[in-house]
Amino acid sequence: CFFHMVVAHQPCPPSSRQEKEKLRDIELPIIDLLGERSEVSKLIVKASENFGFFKVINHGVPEHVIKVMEDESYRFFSKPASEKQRAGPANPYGYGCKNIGFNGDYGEVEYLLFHTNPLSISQTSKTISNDPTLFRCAVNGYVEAVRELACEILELMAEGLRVPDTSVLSNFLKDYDSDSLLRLNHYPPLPPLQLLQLLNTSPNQPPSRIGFGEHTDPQILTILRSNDVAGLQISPQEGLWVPVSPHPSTAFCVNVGDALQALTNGRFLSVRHRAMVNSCRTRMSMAYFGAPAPNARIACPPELLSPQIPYLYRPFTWDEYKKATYSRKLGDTRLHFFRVQ
Ligand code: GA4
Repeated sequence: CFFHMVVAHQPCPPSSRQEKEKLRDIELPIIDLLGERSEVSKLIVKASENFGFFKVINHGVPEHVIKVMEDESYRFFSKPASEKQRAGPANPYGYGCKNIGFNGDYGEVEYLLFHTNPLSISQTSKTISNDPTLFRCAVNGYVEAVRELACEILELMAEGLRVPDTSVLSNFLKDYDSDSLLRLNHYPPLPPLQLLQLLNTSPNQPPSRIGFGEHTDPQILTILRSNDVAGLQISPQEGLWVPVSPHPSTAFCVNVGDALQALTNGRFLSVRHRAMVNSCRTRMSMAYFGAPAPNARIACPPELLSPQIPYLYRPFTWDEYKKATYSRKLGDTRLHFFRVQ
C-alpha cells in the first residue's frame, strides 16, 4: 500500500455528528507527469481505483496562467458585497454566496460558477469585472490549459486501462458542446466553534465549519487548484475523513467524477469530499469540472466488461444525469439510480 496512514490528533472538541467521524491523515499519491509514460499511467489507474483522488506535478500548466486567474479571482472576491451581488445570483452561472444549487444547500463559501464555453465566459465576465476583457482572457487561458491537462490525464487513464481507443475519454471534453464548468471558491476564515458559540452571533443558525458540504462530483474529471490553506477532505469510506494537504504548492489535485465511475464500470471511484473553513486564513480554490456534451452517451466501453463483471450502470446521456443531479440535494448519491438491478 502506497498510502502512509497516521491517526491524526483532533484539535477541537467534536460536535455530536462529528463524534461518529474519524479523521485520519493519508498522503495522496503525488504523480510526476514527466515520468515514464507507462509507469505514470499505471500509477494513475491505481490511485483512481483506490482513492479516486491523486495529485499531479510537472503538469504543464504555466505558472503565470494560474497566477493571472488567481489574481483576478482574488480581486473579485475583495470587492464590496453589493458589487459582487451584481454578478449573481448563480442561476446556475455567476456569483453565489452561501447558497449552493437550488435545493436549500448552504455552506460558508462564496463562489463564481462559469460554463467554459467561450461565449458564456464572455457574457458572465461582463457582470464580474470592470475590465471584462482582462477577466475573460484570464478565464479562457486557465480553462484551456486545465482542459489540456485533463485530456492528457484521461488519455493516460485509457492507456492504463488498456482501452484500444485511447481518446474515448478525452474526446468527451474536446467536444465543442462539452458542458465543462469552472468554479472559483472563496472561503473566508471563521473563528473556532467555541468562540462562535460564546459570541452567539446567530442563535437560530447553529455555527458550522463546513465550507462546501460533502458530495461527489457529477462530471468526468475534476482538476482542483487551491492556495496553501488546507480545507479539502475526502471520505474513502463512510464516517472516515481524510484531510488533503495543500502541498506541494505546485500540484493540482485530480479526482474522478460520477460519469467516469460509470464509464469504467465502477472500477474508478467517484469519492465523497467536502471543504472545511479555516480559523484564521482565507482559502481559495479553483475547480475545473470536465464534462461531456449534453447529448453524449455515457456507457462503459465493451473492453472494460467481462463475463464476471457485467454492466453495473445502464447507459445514460449527460443531460439525463445532470437533471438527476440538479433535482437532488448536494450530498445525495445519484449514481445508484442508474445501476442495473
Ligand atoms: C457539485 C460539483 C460542482 O461544484 C457543481 C455543483 C452544483 C452547483 O453548485 O450548482 C450542484 C452540486 C455540484 C451537485 C448537486 C447539485 C448541483 C449543487 C447541487 C445541490 C457545479 C456540479 O456540477 O454539481
